Amino acid sequence: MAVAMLNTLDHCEAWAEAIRSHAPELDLRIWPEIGNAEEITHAVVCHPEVGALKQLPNLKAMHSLWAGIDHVTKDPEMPWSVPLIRMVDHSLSQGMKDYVTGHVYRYHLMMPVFEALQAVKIWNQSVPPLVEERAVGVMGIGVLGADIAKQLAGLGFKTSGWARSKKDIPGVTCYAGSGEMEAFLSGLDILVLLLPNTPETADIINRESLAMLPKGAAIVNAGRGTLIDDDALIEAIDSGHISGATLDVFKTEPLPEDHPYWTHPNVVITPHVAAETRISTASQVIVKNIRHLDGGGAIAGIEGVVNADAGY
Ligand code: NDP
Ligand code: OXD
Repeated sequence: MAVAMLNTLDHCEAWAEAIRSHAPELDLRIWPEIGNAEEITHAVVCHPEVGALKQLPNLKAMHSLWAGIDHVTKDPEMPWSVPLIRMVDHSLSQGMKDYVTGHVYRYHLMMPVFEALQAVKIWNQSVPPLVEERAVGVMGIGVLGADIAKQLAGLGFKTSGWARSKKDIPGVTCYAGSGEMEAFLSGLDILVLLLPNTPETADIINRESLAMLPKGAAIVNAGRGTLIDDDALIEAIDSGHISGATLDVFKTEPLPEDHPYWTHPNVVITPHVAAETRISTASQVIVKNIRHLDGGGAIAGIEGVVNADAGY
């Protein structure tokens, strides 16, 4: 029994060192030096080489270093019959809460308005509303989104959330499915996107859904770039229907130099840093999950097992 690291992107040596430090008993091998592929029972994955996973015939599980799994599922030969576990980790959740809360407050406190006024030296005492008068909606209320919705509700915002299935989150008005999308969007001042990249969520923010938002609404996208029809968003901002957007994720990353987002005055760009998987804590999650499975524990006892039918 051995564990293979198939990590072409993310500080592979540092991850291996951290995993070894928490679990010296593991026979950890780094792709492509994995020896006999039949001995590999766990794959720790971050942007694995296309076609690599299917060469491991005895996998019990694939452990993603990221919460999103599109960096694994983009491999058309990825073995869907093997459980794929996405990263669920306190540090990831805390980082995302910090990011989203900060950027929601920026819009709530009307900072883009005051920054524009400062640029032309205008003293205009427009007063922001109180939090209880500000409606914030989180699209995607899974592990990260639900945590954020709870935090925003705790801070006093009028908070709502939208998912595939109906949720019951104290203090949060929950909507579900395409039938309730308009009811959800039509009441918002600030929309936070935390959906995964799936065929169903592709360009979910498009001309039609943007039109459902009230005039002046702002958008914070920390989910995936695939969620937004970029032309439609730029059009909506230019027309004044959407007041601004904070974007952490993009269809192409790094964002190409000639992309209009870079220079748009009402767009704030962060380079996919909303929530980083921290090696110190996430390596312990991986070790815990491997030990659970190797000790005979059921896959159902692990948080973050991907639903292969839903694709996230
Ligand atoms: P989860 O799988 O826990 O949550 C996903 C949520 O999206 C669920 O509420 C799910 O609904 C909902 N959803 C999925 N498909 C649809 C659909 N078609 N219609 C409506 N709702 C849908 O994921 P996490 O919360 O852990 O992570 C969310 C995403 O955040 C990741 O997939 C990743 O893309 C992104 N991310 C970005 C980071 C960054 O640094 N920018 C860092 C980490 C993650 P239901 O609850 O009903 O299943
Ligand atoms: C993730 C990410 O999915 O960092 O974890 O985007």
